[in-house]
Amino acid sequence: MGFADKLKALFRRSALDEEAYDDLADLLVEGDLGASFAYEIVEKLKQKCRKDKISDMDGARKALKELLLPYARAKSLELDPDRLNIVMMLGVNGVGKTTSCAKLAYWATTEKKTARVILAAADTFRAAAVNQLKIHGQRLGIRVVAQGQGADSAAVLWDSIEAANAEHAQLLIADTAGRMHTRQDLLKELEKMDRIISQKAPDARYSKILVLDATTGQNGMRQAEIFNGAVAIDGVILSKYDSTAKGGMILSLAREYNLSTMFLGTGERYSDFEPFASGQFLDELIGL
Ligand SMILES: Nc1nc2c(ncn2[C@@H]2O[C@H](COP(=O)(O)OP(=O)(O)OP(=O)(O)O)[C@@H](O)[C@H]2O)c(=O)[nH]1
Ligand SMILES: [Mg+2]
Repeated sequence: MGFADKLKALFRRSALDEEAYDDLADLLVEGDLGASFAYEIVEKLKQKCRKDKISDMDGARKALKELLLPYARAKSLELDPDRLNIVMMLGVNGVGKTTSCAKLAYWATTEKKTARVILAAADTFRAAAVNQLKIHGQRLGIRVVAQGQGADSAAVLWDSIEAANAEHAQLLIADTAGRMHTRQDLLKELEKMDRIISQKAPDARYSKILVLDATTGQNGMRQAEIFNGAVAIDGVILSKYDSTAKGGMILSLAREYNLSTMFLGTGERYSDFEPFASGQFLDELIGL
């Protein structure tokens, strides 16, 4: 039984007694809320049920949703149609950066009617990375700016901004390499990228998006700590949400690092990509 089903089953019990509260805390830990957060929420729920004289399970579930709502923080990616928007896709190895670049490009062209999108293959670390992005570009009919493997990623970014300026592009999405960075490495690399953007596209609207894999739990939290400590992250994409019913990481990210979620990746197709909606997310999480 998955996390959401277990939670639903718990709320089908006859009453929220001490045992049920304990089980709820265990379940929230399992759902990637992290132990201290889980116990804090359960304690608050106990108090709230006592104070508001809530004794039925439906009432308790609604109270739980109310307590979690401030942590289900959503942020939309605003695209200004009248200037260049630049998105830097960040994250460690294999989390879904390249796939998310392609999905974001698809979303922007289909949902946001962003006519001119460019993809930048700034992951020059792996040979296959450039090809992977080029294939997405071909399928989507979107231009990919690339150089060969081993090229300087900053040079690729430079080229891609030049192309974006020449074509009056509305959106430039840069794929980056997924090495596990130390804070120093990351800072240096991103400072270089920032410098190029402020030189070549000073009027652009620039966002840094961190991709986290929903299946990695506490590892994802650690990645968020490193990236968010190094640069100001504008928002998160939680990928592979289809592979796990546990979305608790989103709540922990808000609580620990004040991060908001922009999109959920929900599968392998381009259309498996949704702007994050707090209410719906919580309803699914706790089975309302
Ligand atoms: N089920 C599912 N799979 C996904 C999702 N997003 C990405 N993937 C898969 O995860 C794997 C890694 O995705 P990539 O986009 O290559 O990840 P990356 O971060 O670019 O990886 P590196 O470039 O190696 O650092 C691929 O097999 C993707 O198809 C998702 O939302 N759901
Ligand atoms: Mg990649």
